[in-house]
Amino acid sequence: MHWIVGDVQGCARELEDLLEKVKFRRGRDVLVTVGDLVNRGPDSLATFRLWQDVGGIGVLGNHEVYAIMVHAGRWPRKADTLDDVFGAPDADRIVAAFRRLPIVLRIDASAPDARPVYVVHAGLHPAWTDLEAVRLRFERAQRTDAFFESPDVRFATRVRCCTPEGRMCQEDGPPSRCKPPCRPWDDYYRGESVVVHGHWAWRRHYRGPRTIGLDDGCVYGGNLVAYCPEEDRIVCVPSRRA
Ligand SMILES: [Mn+2]
Repeated sequence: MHWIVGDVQGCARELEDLLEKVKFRRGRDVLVTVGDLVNRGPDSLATFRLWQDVGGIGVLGNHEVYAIMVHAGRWPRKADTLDDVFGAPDADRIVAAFRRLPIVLRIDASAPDARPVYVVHAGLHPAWTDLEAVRLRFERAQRTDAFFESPDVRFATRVRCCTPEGRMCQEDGPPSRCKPPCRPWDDYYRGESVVVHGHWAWRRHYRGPRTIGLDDGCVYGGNLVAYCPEEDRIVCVPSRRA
């Protein structure tokens, strides 16, 4: 089974709690993270180690982009909680693992009649109607520093509200705060496949007609949320900070 998990943001203990709650079977189940595995929370390095120990896969979040670009010396360092990652003896290897993360990931659930589920950190551009083509275009791109600064990567890892033409609007807050003509990106999504995403803690966990948001703000005292496509089931654990 696949367990697609919302933004962990260095909340390693909650990730442990969640794996325990779903009775995660190493080597049989697959942990899929929606990006922002690290930063903001207390235990980024432990989170990465746990994710790697269980053979985790997942997509690139804006906080991984930040770690990549700071490590490369391209972006200035801001306030972060990445001392443990940058100071690790294998920091280069960790950041290299971030560089390889897909932007759009397809999950082929093992249930016989299950449709593929797509995972992206923030959301999809209104023009990205052929998800498989978009996924492959990202997969084939060279992982240069310029790639991580490209408008498409920026969109996929940061969008919340946008115009029908795909201009991002930067308001943070719940979807009701998207100012017209901006709307939540998923209002424009008409595809058949379910798209699972994170990045919108203000929105909390929600379930739309074809999209599922898993960022419930664990790092801010909310829940860490997981979705199992095979069983069409949501499992949550509370933040230990609450
Ligand atoms: Mn994010």
